Amino acid sequence: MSDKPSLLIIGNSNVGKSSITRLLLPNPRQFKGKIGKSPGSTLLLKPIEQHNLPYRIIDLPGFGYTSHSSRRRGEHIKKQIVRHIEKHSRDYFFGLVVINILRIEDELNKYFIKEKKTIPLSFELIQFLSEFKIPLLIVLNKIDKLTIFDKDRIIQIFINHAKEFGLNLVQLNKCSYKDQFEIPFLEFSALKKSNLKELKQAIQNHLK
Ligand SMILES: Nc1nc2c(ncn2[C@@H]2O[C@H](COP(=O)(O)OP(=O)(O)O)[C@@H](O)[C@H]2O)c(=O)[nH]1
Ligand SMILES: [Mg+2]
Repeated sequence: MSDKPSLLIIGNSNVGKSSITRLLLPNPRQFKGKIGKSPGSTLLLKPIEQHNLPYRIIDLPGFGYTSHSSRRRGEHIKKQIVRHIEKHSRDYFFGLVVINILRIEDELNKYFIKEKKTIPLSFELIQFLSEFKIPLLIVLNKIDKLTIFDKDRIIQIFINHAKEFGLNLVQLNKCSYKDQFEIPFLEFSALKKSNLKELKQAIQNHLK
């Protein structure tokens, strides 16, 4: 174990966590994390450390589960995440909550519109991490797959629904940081490296 501060990268499988990790590493070729691989049933805590990287990266699955993983397994992973954050929240100087922008509408339809009583898992995850005072950035990944029109439309839906759960999501470059209840988000593409500079800058700002 090192004494470097930890960067949390958390999100459901296939949202692009490994791709983003690779973009942050000084030596991406040394990173063996398989891109596109589905996770096992236990929480795999394998901090990624590199000599020239002033922090370590810990990659965790989100609260969501996919159709090929059972609900029970999803609940099991969720419990492990909760236990881990309860124990280690202070090790994290910053957390990236990675969301596949293409999945947002489906998630909101499933959890919010059809069944008003449930909270979308992404919002639950953001709320949970906020309670532990981990500064967060919501990374809306895979924007390269959308037209500008659809991207802006989905982001607006996302912001509006978040508000109903008490989450005040603000675009990173408009975030004041004076208001501790604002949670910044950044539209991103790991494929096209869109906004990579902004992402790296945000991480740097929190390191200090
Ligand atoms: N089009 C597009 N594909 C992406 C992007 N980021 C990741 N992917 C692809 O999405 C799949 C899952 O990515 P990965 O980084 O393994 O996700 P993880 O499971 O969250 O670690 C891979 O096929 C990636 O190439 C992106 O910004 N745009
Ligand atoms: Mg991965």
